Amino acid sequence: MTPSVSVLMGSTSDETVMKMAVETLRGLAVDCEMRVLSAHRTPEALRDYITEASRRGVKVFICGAGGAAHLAGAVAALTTSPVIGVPLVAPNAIAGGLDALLSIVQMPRGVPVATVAVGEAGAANAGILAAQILATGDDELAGRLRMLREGMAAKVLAG
Ligand code: RP5
Repeated sequence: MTPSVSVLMGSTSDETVMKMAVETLRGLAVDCEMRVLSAHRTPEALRDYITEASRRGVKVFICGAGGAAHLAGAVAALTTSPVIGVPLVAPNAIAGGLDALLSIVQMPRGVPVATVAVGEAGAANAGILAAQILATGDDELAGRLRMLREGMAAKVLAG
């Protein structure tokens, strides 16, 4: 069966953080696939993959990248499916990932990327947001998301 979500990243060096998105999706029983593809280093392979994944029925793309982080924007240019961008802290990052954040969030009008926080929290939230998008047409998934929220609230209240 085709996974509903594709988790992409610009480099293998992004994998540790982006696994948070994969683990979050798995925790919500959402199927996903993970690929390393770069807007700058493998533009043709990226285009081929997005075309093929869209044809297979992938519904949401999560894209993590650091530095001049153009992966999410490049993917958004190639599909009308929702794209979630995760800014990462590259080895040469400026201001703790502010470079990647601005690269991802400042999309031109008409080609949106839903941008989440920098790093691990952003990767986890990207997984939750992708699940929330899918849950608009899936009551069981919506129920699992409610349980996740209730679990978080119970933890806070337990002190
Ligand atoms: C970006 O450049 C990647 O997403 C990564 O965050 C950053 C550094 O990549 P490597 O030089 O570690 O491969 O494209």
